Amino acid sequence: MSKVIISCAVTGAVHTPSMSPYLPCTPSEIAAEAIGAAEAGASVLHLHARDPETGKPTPDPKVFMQFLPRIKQSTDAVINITTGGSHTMTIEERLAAPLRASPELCSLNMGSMNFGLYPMLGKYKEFKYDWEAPHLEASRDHIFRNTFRDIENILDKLGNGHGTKFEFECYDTGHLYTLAHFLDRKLVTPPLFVQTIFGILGGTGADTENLLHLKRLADKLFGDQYLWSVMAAGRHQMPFITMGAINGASVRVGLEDSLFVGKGRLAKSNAEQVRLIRSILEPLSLEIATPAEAREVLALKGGDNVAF
Ligand code: KMH
Ligand code: ZN
Repeated sequence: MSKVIISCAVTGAVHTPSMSPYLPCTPSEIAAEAIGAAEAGASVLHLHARDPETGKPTPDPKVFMQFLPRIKQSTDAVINITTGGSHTMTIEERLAAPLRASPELCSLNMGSMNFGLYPMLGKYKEFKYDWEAPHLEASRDHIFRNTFRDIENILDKLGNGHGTKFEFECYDTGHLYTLAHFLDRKLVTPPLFVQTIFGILGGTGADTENLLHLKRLADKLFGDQYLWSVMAAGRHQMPFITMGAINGASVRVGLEDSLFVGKGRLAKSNAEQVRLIRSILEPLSLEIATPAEAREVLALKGGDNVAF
């Protein structure tokens, strides 16, 4: 079995600052958390930015540029910038930072969908910032837009224009078929890094049957032309990615996907989640990939040509 690539999604746009004091929000917090995760064994760092004053997700390339160079100088990990951004951003805003930074890897979401964050409103009594509750509420009526043309544009601008490869975010079976469609059209190049995502309200649920079904389907559609990774939201994170790894997957952890390391126990850092998954996988004789090994398996060029 090949080595497990640990991706760490450091902050994201799903959670809000009132949910955890450990959610990194400022550029220095994001940099420190990313570096800590890499030192703990993450070889891919999936990154969003937040407004340094309020912690609200921001697409501003200037904010990204306050932490990207620091991370690059301090780690050899693959830097993966979101193109999904947040549900309040336009596609143009979502692409601004990746186009400026020209990274090795970017996320690419494989379909338009509902993306419900509003159930979290019921779990928190008070919010520190004015934007938090409306942000969660807005997800009730929002479509996370990723049309075929949007995907074509991202593949063209970042893939052809910058040589960027992609973490293909697939939340359901249809997204795998969409990726296969782009493979047929030769608009994407193997090896495909397929991130199967479970437990987002609007995508497929975190049920074992779904994990195995998506794996079987990806095997059928992509054969040996893909590298499978698993992420699961909230309380499903650790059990589900463990099941994935036992079945041959790489894994994604991070405070973007879950704020916890156990029932009622907030993760004090992203590194804590990286260490936890290592402590589960290594006794099972699953080896963890280094950044160099991740680059080799994903056919990445190395970080020398990035614009930061
Ligand atoms: N928050 C994840 C469920 C992206 O950044 O492109 C999805 C995500 C999207 O990571
Ligand atoms: Zn993300």
